[in-house]
Amino acid sequence: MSGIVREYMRESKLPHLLCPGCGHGAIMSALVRAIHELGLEKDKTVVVSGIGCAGRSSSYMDFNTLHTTHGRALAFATGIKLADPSLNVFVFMGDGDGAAIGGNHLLHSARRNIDITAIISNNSIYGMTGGQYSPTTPEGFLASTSPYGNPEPPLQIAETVASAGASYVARWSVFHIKQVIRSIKEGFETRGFSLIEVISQCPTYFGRRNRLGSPSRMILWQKENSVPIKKSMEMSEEELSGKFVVGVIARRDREELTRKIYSLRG
Ligand SMILES: Cc1ncc(C[n+]2csc(CCOP(=O)(O)OP(=O)(O)O)c2C)c(N)n1
Ligand code: SF4
Repeated sequence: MSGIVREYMRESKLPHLLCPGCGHGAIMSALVRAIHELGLEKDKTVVVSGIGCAGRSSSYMDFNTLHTTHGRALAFATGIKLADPSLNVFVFMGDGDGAAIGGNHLLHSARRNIDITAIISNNSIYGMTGGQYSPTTPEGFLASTSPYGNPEPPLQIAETVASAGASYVARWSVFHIKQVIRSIKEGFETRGFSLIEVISQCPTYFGRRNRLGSPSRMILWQKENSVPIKKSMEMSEEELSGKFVVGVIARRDREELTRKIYSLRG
């Protein structure tokens, strides 16, 4: 482990449960680097997660941590932030956790603009439970519950959260890990709800079943299928099918609403 990662990880929790090459590890490392660069005090920082492989993240990070129930990480995080607004609250979720069972909490956290920085590691699959398709599985891709190809279009998490009212929303992939670190910092520094969606890799279920190759080949696949926002504006819906639009999708000041919410505390 490198110096920074060692400083923020709980070595007592090793060995971790992640498969070799799982994208969640890179994103956890990006989160602790961002927290380090922001200079946040460990004792004033909280990391909340739900259930799933992504949900195990909070156990490994040496902050005030809460490993909660499936889909409810944002509800717990909202309670923490309202109880003590001086805390720096981060939430780490998977796509199933954050956008399926927790989808309603995601929408309403964005709508209320609670001052939380949320990260969704979107590996397009339910990893922990054996590779069932999730709301973000791309159309036509295989999962244990879609052996002939997923017939449904994927949910665009970042755009949905932006339209629900979040102050800061960005989408990157594990390939863009430096931009992920930058966006976590920018999201934290923007008052209100921030979401950083990171297209990630589950080599064990999504990669193997869809013959995407090794974890490094999957990261190249993320790069090859990413389209910067500016370029996406010149592309047709057909050309954008199966692509990930990357960049900062929303950044706005909804300070007034956020202030009102905190002033309602007893
Ligand atoms: C209320 C409830 N429903 C279902 C489950 C079973 N379950 C555990 S993890 C999981 C999916 C996790 O998928 P995701 O959030 O995408 O994370 P990943 O494992 O891919 O990191 C499910 C359905 C549960 N633990 N609790
Ligand atoms: S099953 Fe997939 S998501 Fe879970 S640890 Fe392994 S690679 Fe990561």
